[in-house]
Amino acid sequence: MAKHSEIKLIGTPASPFVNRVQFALNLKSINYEDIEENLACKSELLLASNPVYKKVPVLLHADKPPICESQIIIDYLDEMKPDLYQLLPPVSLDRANCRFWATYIDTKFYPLYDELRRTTNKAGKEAIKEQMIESTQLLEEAFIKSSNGKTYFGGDEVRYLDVVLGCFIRWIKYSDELHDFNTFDEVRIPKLAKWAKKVSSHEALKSVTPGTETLANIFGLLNVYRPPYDQ
Ligand SMILES: N[C@@H](CCC(=O)N[C@@H](CS)C(=O)NCC(=O)O)C(=O)O
Repeated sequence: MAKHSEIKLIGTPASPFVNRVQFALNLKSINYEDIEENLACKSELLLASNPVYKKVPVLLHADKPPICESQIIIDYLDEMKPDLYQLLPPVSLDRANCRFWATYIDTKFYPLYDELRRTTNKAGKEAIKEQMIESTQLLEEAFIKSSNGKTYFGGDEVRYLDVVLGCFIRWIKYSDELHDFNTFDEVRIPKLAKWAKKVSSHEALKSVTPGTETLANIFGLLNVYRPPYDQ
């Protein structure tokens, strides 16, 4: 990415939340500089920029105060550059709906994958998979309403919810392989399954999605803290 840009992104390629912001920046064709963070030994810059959560991503825009939290960063970019590929819809009610589902995705849906990884017994894992099935059915219904028969949540083009959920697809598929599960099952949730295929091949996301090796390293590190399976 461009050097000496007025926009800098503190992050790591191995974070879906960072990938989310990169996806949005790419869609908007905004030049930015990646500042790679080592989460195992956090930099002074990160600690000073995000003293509350101490997490990536953090967006630095020229000499303005840092902006933290991926959804907030995307909202900021959309307000700052509305003429460059608008992500949120123009109608307030539609915007409210996007934010509702974005919050659901981050607070209810995606955390199930962390829970699945952390849960050590087979029955517990099966119970979480059931919750995943229910959750994706809700997302399928949300997709049907939001897409209006078109390709993306945003209709003909990738928009806000496509970015918010799309950044997780690669991670979800990797988790599915490890846990013998198929989140985007074509029979159970045909529309969302088709959507996932389409978004994953979008150039703005493909170019920031981590490869299998990076994912394997991250999952390996996370699993260091996981007790052995209790089958
Ligand atoms: N809600 C945050 C989540 C960000 C997040 O969880 N970042 C992780 C990397 S994927 C992180 O920085 N973890 C470091 C830590 O927890 O200490 C967002 O949307 O930006």
